[in-house]
Amino acid sequence: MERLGLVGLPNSGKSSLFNALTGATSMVAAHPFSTTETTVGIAQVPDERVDLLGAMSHSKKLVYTSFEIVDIAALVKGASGGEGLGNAFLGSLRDCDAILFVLRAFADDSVGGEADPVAALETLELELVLADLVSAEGRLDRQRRTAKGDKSLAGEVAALERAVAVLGDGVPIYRSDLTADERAHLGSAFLLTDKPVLIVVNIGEDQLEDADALAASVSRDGDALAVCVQLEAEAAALDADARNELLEGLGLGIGVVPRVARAAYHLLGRRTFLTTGDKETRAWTFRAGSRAPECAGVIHSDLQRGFIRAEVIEWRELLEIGSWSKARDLGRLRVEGKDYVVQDGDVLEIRFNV
Ligand SMILES: Nc1nc2c(ncn2[C@@H]2O[C@H](COP(=O)(O)OP(=O)(O)O)[C@@H](O)[C@H]2O)c(=O)[nH]1
Ligand SMILES: [Mg+2]
Repeated sequence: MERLGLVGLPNSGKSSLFNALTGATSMVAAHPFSTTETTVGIAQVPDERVDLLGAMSHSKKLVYTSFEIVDIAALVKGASGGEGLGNAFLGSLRDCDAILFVLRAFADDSVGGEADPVAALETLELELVLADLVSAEGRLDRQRRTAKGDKSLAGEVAALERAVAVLGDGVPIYRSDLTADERAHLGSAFLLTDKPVLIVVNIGEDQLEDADALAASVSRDGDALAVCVQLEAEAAALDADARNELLEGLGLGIGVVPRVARAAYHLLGRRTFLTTGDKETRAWTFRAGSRAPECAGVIHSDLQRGFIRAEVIEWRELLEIGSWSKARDLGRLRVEGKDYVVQDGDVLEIRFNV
């Protein structure tokens, strides 16, 4: 399962966001620096396609996609130098597939720490860049020596040289102009800033009107969302009706948690196909660009091994028709073979033989 690591200064709202995304309520630390251990939870990705298809098929069970979310101990200045929890922190982050920065914009005198998202982002990025610079320089040294007897390493050495130059200028790899090819060569260096990044600006209830401007102040290419994390965390602890009432009363609609969950999911290059029947309607995760047999394998390895063909229909079209059997009778199910590239929102039935 994919892992998303929360990174932020103390009291930025990481644990509260963790709770909002996972629906847990018992783990928010009330004091600065009190989160000393890494907590891992599961965040479900809300998906109306599952709800609607499930209702259409009268499914007994609905299953959503999910990802792991890791609440890592707070990052402080000097972490890259191994200060405080620095090393442990950086270790937990290396295991994550993507980074979610939590930047505090809410003001509250009773909660220690600064409410300056732009400065916080600079501090956090600098710590990650410094840690990466040390890793990249170390690996460059080693690979340069090894490359003398192994010409196949020339590409990696060149990519590491570029990475060291970029990081030396204080620029994270995810915002650098390194090519996809160069980045592919950096894989074995496990650089922190080589991961995709999403930003959540944690705003107070009194800042809802400035939400877009606050998000824009730290966003480079639309990768930032403003979220009133505390409100969302409180809402997540309620049952569905009370939650909707609270959020709608504040003009927040379905809440931002689904947006964060979906953005994170897409950031990881993941897509969803669906299956539906009276037993269950289910969303399945696949990597963008996968073909039908690989997707069949997500359901069960037998389905990939014995793959014959897939019957496919886009979810909205199926919903309009009203049932799978009717879609078949009307000849609206497409028959696709091994080379079919599955699309987000496809509903599949796999024909197989083992
Ligand atoms: N006033 C206010 N307090 C918040 C908000 N978000 C989090 N907090 C409080 O800030 C403190 C630190 O939050 P926490 O999630 O533990 O931050 P962490 O250190 O980043 O994990 C807690 O007392 C939260 O209740 C917010 O939007 N507004
Ligand atoms: Mg915490």
